Amino acid sequence: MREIPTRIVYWGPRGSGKTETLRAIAAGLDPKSCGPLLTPSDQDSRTLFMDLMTVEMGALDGVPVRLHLVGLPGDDRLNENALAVVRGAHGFVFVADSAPGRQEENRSALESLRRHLAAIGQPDRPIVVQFNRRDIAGARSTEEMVTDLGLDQAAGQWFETTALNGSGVMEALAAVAVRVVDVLSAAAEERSGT
Ligand SMILES: Nc1nc2c(ncn2[C@@H]2O[C@H](COP(=O)(O)OP(=O)(O)O)[C@@H](O)[C@H]2O)c(=O)[nH]1
Ligand SMILES: [Mg+2]
Repeated sequence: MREIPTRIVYWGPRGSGKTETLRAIAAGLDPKSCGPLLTPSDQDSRTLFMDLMTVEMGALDGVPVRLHLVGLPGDDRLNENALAVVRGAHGFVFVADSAPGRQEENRSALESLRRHLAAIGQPDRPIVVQFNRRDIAGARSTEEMVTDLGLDQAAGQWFETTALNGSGVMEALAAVAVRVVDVLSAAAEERSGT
C-alpha cells in the first residue's frame, strides 16, 4: 500500500530517557497502530545500536503516514550507519535530562545534532525538545533548561516530560509530527507547482 514514510529521530545524551520515551509512546497507543519497540540489549548492541519503533498516524491527502521512530545516542562519535539515519530524518525530538548536573551533556548533545544538520546543509530540520525526568528531586526549572540549551524563547518548542509515567511524550511526538507533515506538504506542493 502506498504510504508516506517519515523518520523521526530521538536524540539526547545517554540516560536522558529516549528509550523510556518510546516505551511510553507504545504504552499510550492502540497496539494496532504501533509496532513492537526494538531496543538493543548488551548482546546485540554491536549490530542493532538504535531503538526502532513504527507508528501509524492518520492520513495526509488520503495517504497513510507511517512514522519510523529511531532512538540514537546523541554524540559526535556516530558511525556511518548512524549518520545515514540522521541524514534521512525528517524531524527530531531532543530529549534533555532535567537532572541537576547534566547541563553540559545536554548542551553538547544538542550542539552535536545541530553540527550534524549543518554538515548536511539542513540546519532547519524541525527539532522539538523534551525536558525529561521532571519528576526527579532537584530537577532544573524550565527557565534554567531554556537558558542551558540556548533555546529561543519565542520560536522554540519544548515540553516538560516524565517518560517514566508517559507525561508529555505524546504531546511532543504530535508537535514534531505536525511540523514534519507541514514540511512534507510544502515540498509536495512545490513539486506539483500549486
Ligand atoms: N525518574 C525518571 N526516570 C526516568 C525518566 N525517563 C527515563 N528514566 C530512567 O532513566 C534511565 C535511563 O533512561 P533510558 O530511556 O534508558 O535512557 P536513554 O539512554 O536516553 O535511552 C532508565 O532507568 C529510565 O527508566 C523519567 O522521566 N523519570
Ligand atoms: Mg536508550
